[in-house]
Amino acid sequence: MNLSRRGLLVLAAGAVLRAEDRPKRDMLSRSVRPEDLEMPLSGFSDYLTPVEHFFVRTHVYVPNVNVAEWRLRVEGEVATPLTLTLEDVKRLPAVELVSVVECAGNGRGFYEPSVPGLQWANGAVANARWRGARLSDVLKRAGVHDSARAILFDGSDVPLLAMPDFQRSIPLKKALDANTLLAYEMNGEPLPVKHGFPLRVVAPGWASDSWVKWLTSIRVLNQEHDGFWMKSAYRHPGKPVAPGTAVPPEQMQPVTSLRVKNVIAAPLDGSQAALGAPLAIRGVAWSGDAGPVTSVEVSVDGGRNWKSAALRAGQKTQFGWRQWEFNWTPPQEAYYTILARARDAAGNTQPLDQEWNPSGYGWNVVPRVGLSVVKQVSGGSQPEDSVGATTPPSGFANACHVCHDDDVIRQQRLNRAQWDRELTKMSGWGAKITDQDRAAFLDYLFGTFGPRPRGR
Ligand code: HEC
Ligand SMILES: Nc1nc2c(c(=O)[nH]1)N[C@H]1C(S)=C(S)[C@@H](COP(=O)(O)O)O[C@H]1N2
Ligand SMILES: [Mo]
Repeated sequence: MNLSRRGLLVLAAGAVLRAEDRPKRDMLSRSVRPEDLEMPLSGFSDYLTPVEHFFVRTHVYVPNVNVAEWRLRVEGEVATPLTLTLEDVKRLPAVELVSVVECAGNGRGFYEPSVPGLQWANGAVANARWRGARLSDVLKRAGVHDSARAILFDGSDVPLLAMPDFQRSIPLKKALDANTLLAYEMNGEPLPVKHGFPLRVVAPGWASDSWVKWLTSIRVLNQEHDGFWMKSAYRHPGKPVAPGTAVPPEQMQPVTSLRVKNVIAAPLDGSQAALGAPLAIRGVAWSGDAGPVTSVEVSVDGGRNWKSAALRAGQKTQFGWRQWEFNWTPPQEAYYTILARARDAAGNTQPLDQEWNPSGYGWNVVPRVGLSVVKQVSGGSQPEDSVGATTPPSGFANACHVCHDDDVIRQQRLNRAQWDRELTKMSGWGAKITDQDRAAFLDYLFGTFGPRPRGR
């Protein structure tokens, strides 16, 4: 731990009053406030993700935490309710493990037709070394009743207006797993502010909606929690459904384990390479409960032929990602389609096509990059997306900017019914939209941020 590098303010007593994270670098911004930042592709070149490149996902604004006043409460179906200080948590046996943390919605931006939500590409994911106490040790101290079925987590972030509080429960079995931690360190430093300082849940192998940050409350329940973020959000049909179809809520299940997946970090899609020069195709691969990844295969001819990539030695942990590399010298001037697919310890592999679901969770399609091999490499440019030139109707800015900027809105590509549902959701959360304004908002949103033309 390097205090001065992190700019921590330290009390005479040695307690950290307030921490400031090292600033983020080169992130892809998905929302300025609340802050949602995606790791750039270059982040896949690191084994452990430094805080500068660590993706940020916040449903509301980052809370200010004064650790001197901070307490963790453990209550509900327990023999002895507890109130713990950070020092109490640190006195429990410390466990260290490497795990990927990945947002359930990572890759959502690739689904067709488009679904509402932050339009993440590949980088709502990171890999880190976590250190903390076992959740099971805390639960043992409190004495969990036989009636216990689920553990509910709440952090100190405060909902905006009428929004439901971000609270998540996990089943008792996952809570008692020896790898489920209450972490106070990430990559050998105190947990950064944006990543949950002073304490967060680490649920290795599971999507990070269960990794509650700024943890202040653990409640032992006799059933799954029934709040919005369990019953409406973070649910998946458990199978692919026809693209664009609605699924009745009772047929949806909570998002849990991550699925086997990999990302090609180099070369970049649409780039050029010089004929005759050896090329390193590389990336990282991970899985969830069925980890670790046991192999990665690469095709340089659009999936006709596959060959094994080399996995970096010393990275075979159940929950961390593994770096892979495939060395190849392109034989001739041509356009190559490069694919990579990973396999995990349970033999699961990746689909070639999207498995559409209404909220766009769990994207793990075999990644593909196009590469032009040429005699002389020239500077190229990528076409940029430019939709959204129309002027918003009066009252629109007032109604929406209370809580967030336009960026969250502009990245969506939704049909009229989907936009209508978004307006209903935002009204429910406290957005003031009059009946007259509503029709104008809907016309504007659908007209400006409607579905992408097919084939894009
Ligand atoms: C009460 C505060 C609030 C107001 C007012 C508000 N929003 Fe939101 N909205 C949010 C929050 C918070 C999120 C992000 C939720 C998340 O990250 O899960 C969001 C997300 C969104 C999204 C992304 C998709 C989704 O559902 O997460 C869209 C689109 C959106 N808002 C549209 C609007 C529009 C249009 C208005 C104005 C008519 C509006 N919002 C007004 C709080 C608000
Ligand atoms: N208290 C709290 N915990 C939270 C969230 C949140 O909004 N509030 N977002 C969750 C989601 S959806 C994700 S993807 C991860 C993101 O973790 P990170 O910002 O450290 O990358 O935090 C999870 N924990
Ligand atoms: Mo997430």
